[in-house]
Amino acid sequence: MAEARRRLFLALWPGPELAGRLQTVSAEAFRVCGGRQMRVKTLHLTLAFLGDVPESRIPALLAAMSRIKGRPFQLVVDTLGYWKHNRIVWGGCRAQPEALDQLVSAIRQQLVALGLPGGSDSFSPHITLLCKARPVGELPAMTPLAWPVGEWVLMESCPSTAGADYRRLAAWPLG
Ligand code: 2AM
Repeated sequence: MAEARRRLFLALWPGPELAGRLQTVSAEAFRVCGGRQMRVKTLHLTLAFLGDVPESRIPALLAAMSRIKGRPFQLVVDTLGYWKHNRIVWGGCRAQPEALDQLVSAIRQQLVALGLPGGSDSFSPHITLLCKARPVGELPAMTPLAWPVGEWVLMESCPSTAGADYRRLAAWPLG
């Protein structure tokens, strides 16, 4: 029998207060872009998408991730964007902290060393707010939102009637 696989990704997950503010921004963007708003509890910033990983590889993945020593940093979510190719509206940061780049490089090096996918994709940090969007005007300006980042997480994406539910499998502190 084929080994069970789990659909995994590594991410930064906002706390409930920030997620609520992002949802307000998402509602404002929805007025201009339509589409479908991501549910508040699913808002996140993906660091690396691993796809379907055999269960037997998960202990090695956890061990490798726990060896990474990242530094805490602050993101400022201050801009909205639209990607035509996948029709998503996202929140992003004009300034990308060096500590974020270092964390992502360290994660990717480990993924490559483990022979897992996700180590060589390009990294465009963004928080997907709307999908299936089609802007009919300028995206609204947004009030900058500060996001002090103190941990990163391993998440499992589980298919559901709402699209996908996300389950937190592990978290690692920064600093
Ligand atoms: P995004 O929506 O922020 O772009 C879990 O599926 C997350 O992994 C998605 O929310 C998506 O983040 C990201 N992801 C990156 N590449 C993906 C892919 N090929 N298939 C599905 N999700 C992907």
